[in-house]
Amino acid sequence: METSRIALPIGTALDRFIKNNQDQFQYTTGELSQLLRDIALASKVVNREINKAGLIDIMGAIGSQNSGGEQQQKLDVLANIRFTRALSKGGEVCALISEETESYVDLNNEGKYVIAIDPLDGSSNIDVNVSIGTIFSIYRRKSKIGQPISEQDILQKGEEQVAAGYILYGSSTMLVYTTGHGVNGFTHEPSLGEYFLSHPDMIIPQDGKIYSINEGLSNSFSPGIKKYLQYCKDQNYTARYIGSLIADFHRNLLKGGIYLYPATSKDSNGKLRLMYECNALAFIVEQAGGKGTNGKERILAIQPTSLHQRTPFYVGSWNMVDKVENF
Ligand code: AHM
Ligand code: MG
Repeated sequence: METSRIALPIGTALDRFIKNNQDQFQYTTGELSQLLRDIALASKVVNREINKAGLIDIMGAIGSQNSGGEQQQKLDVLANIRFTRALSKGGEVCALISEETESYVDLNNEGKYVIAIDPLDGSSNIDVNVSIGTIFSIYRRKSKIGQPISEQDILQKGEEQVAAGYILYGSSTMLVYTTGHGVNGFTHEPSLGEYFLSHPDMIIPQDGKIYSINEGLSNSFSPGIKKYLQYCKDQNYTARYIGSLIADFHRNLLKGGIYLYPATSKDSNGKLRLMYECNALAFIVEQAGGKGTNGKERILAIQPTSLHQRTPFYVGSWNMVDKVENF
């Protein structure tokens, strides 16, 4: 059942926003709404841990115990624990795919949704106080409730996502998500501990002047990509690369730009993972009017064959991604 979008003002609390837009979901029963709330809550816990990251060495190094007797964890492991806990307790998710675990987790419940998540992406940036992110994709379960989870539940194409989003732990913490009805961004207000709508109906500029790529690898790029990089320089584009996918993606979403992680001579599929890194961003960018491709095909149309499969990734402003495909 499609209904027209309800416009809510900047400053609307996330909870209210989710509730007001619940009718947009085709199978609305409130479970997807609850799932989004669970993710938001877990992200607040992770955000709190990230903000203390610099104190870890003072409060006890990895491998030691904290005052509560819990083992201190690396933040990416900790984020995985926090999100897994929130998602499994909620009961809306029946299976979980995570960058942190080799195979998927069957939660053995009646949940209607499958989630793929990178709990903390760009974690090599934690130690140097640079922005990092969480990325998630949500799908409908395909098997009947009561039946065991099967491959058709897990290996779904990106175009079957019902919702996707990311959390950017940056100079402020933001949650950006789509349920296929545009993209909205929420900023976390720390003193209230709540997300508020700050970026309604996000649209990526059709064109941009920023290109984001690890150019240190350029000797191992294909001739086409090398030519495209030369083209960027000839156009006097600006190079911006943090090495933290969400931070690079978010900047380009707001300002117009392209993020590239091509195949290299070492990795013919590049570095990034289709199921919990690229699909979510491709869905968001399309909803914002941009484009996400592997150079040959729309990211969302790729049939995954394994959980952790990699893909070359070009994502951002429509005209820029179009251009790189021509190269
Ligand atoms: P991770 O999942 O191990 O954190 O790696 C993903 C990260 C992305 O955030 C980032 O865009 C990319 O790897 C950077 O890779 P590189 O260091 O090769 O430029
Ligand atoms: Mg990652």
